[in-house]
Amino acid sequence: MNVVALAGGIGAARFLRGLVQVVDPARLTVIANTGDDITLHGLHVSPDLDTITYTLGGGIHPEQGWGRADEHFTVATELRGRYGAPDWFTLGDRDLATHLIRTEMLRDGVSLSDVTGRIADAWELPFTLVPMTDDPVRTIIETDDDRRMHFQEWWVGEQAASGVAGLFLDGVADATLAPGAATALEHADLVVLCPSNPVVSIGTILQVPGVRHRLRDRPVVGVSPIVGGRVVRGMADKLLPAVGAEVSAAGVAALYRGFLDGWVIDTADSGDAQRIRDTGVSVGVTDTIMSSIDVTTALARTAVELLVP
Ligand code: FO1
Repeated sequence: MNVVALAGGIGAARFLRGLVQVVDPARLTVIANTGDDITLHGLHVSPDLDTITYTLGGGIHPEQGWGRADEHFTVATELRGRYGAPDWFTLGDRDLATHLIRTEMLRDGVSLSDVTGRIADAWELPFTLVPMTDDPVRTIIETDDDRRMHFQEWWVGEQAASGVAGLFLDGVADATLAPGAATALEHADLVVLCPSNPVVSIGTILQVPGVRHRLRDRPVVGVSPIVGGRVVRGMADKLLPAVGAEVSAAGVAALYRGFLDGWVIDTADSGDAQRIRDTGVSVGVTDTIMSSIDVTTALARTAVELLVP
């Protein structure tokens, strides 16, 4: 069975640890969000690609969920202390190696897809990892105090302090779906939406021209990122209202109307199940808090078996 997973950062990376136990990783393609990508000190940083790579490759910082384990900050300290560089986004020394090699290859004309493949090979990932597009696209947040900023400036720099009046994906109209992503979606027997931010991770991938229509004729199952009517991680509770969505398992499912066939929700949200079923979507109810590899594997199995028994 060919499986495609649409993925953001931490939630997706943790979920993929279970998914690779349930499906054949050699026939799994993970399409990752690149709307969070940012250029810092001239280096191309791809947080979601790296979070997935480090997590599945065994090099992730375990508590933080992003960046490298056993990290050092010699370069960051020197940049700030000596040169007064901005300190709102920290690149650790080990992490910098990834950004250096990525930026060098991009400058040599290698596509982001091929760069990602080379980095994934170096980490011996058991599946194919591709960015959603090789083109530059950036999530821009419009705050309710009339400012516009890169997603990372709002999320990390300001800790999402301002309300969100709107957001858009700069460059998406001219972006082309990455070739590996297009081919994988065409041959997918199952598409899995990881429990990622529905607005700035999955929602971003869905905006790339050609993704939504490819999903319409495929079985698509998603895992809700909501537990007990609240966002498990991150600040999606500020982003969902900005796209007119309710902060609930049913509200996120509604964002995927038109192509969603199955939706796995947490037991704490079982009250939403009937409302979701009424829209023609199959519902699985289980423990979605990925507290151990066993729970995560069971969650992935529930998702896959909801559509492929
Ligand atoms: N998140 C932070 O809260 N502070 C940071 O300094 C920071 C640095 C960073 C560096 C590389 C990287 O891949 C991720 C990093 N993140 C940091 C996490 C990241 O920006 C966001 O959590 C994701 O983009 C959201 O998916």
